[in-house]
Amino acid sequence: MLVSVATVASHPMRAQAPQIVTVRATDYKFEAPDSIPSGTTSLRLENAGKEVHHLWLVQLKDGRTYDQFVKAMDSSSPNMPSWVVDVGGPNDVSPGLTASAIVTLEPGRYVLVCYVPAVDGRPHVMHGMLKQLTVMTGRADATEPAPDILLRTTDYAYEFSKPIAAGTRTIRIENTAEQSHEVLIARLHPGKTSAQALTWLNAGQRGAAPVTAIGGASGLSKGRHQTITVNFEPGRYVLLCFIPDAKDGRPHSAHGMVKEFTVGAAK
Ligand SMILES: [Cu+2]
Repeated sequence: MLVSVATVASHPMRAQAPQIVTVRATDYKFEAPDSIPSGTTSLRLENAGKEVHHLWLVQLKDGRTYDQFVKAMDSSSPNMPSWVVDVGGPNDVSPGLTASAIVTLEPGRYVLVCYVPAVDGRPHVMHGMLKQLTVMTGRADATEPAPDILLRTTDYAYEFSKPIAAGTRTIRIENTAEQSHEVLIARLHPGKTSAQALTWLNAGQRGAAPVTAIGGASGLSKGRHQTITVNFEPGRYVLLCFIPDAKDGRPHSAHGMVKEFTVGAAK
């Protein structure tokens, strides 16, 4: 303790690291705090289940309540209501793995949602995978880490500021489009294709996984951003967006939001 106090005292201008909030996912439940302070927050999703899960954080607007959100989800193919803001969070992570997302949260009412389809075709939220989260007024002195790379989402594409080399990369993901988008990052297993990854994820993860899901950004509304730090091993990767289109209801993957890229060995 003495050492850390001395370190802080000698760097009075140093920015505070984001608070870490750990969320544990099982099949099909979130274990998380009921309330957290506002400010810059690293949402850390530990997947302790047997299926892929994500953490899609939404903020309830217009005085809406958690009960109203639960009711809105009570349909065989629920869509996000118009009165939520998509705030992001770590996207799909394979069993046994952990992924984090750094977001800046204002006070308010939020819900953690998992929208990954189960084998019965219904999203995990329909199996009870949602949890209320209250964000209280807290500290405002933490900052997001400076990124190495920018990743913009548009209607309907992914744009990197530069190629990704192997190693640990900090990526700022910004949604500049009209519609909400997500960035699911998955490493393709040898010989597997993006089409196989799409089918496997859509059909409730039947059979051997063609990919390892390593996080990314869950739904981000227009103008929202988050920062992620990912360790990229050399290999082939794919970015995917499953959010239904505002015009035709088809997933954005069907509008071209499937981007493959290769990470080369570190030099
Ligand atoms: Cu799930």
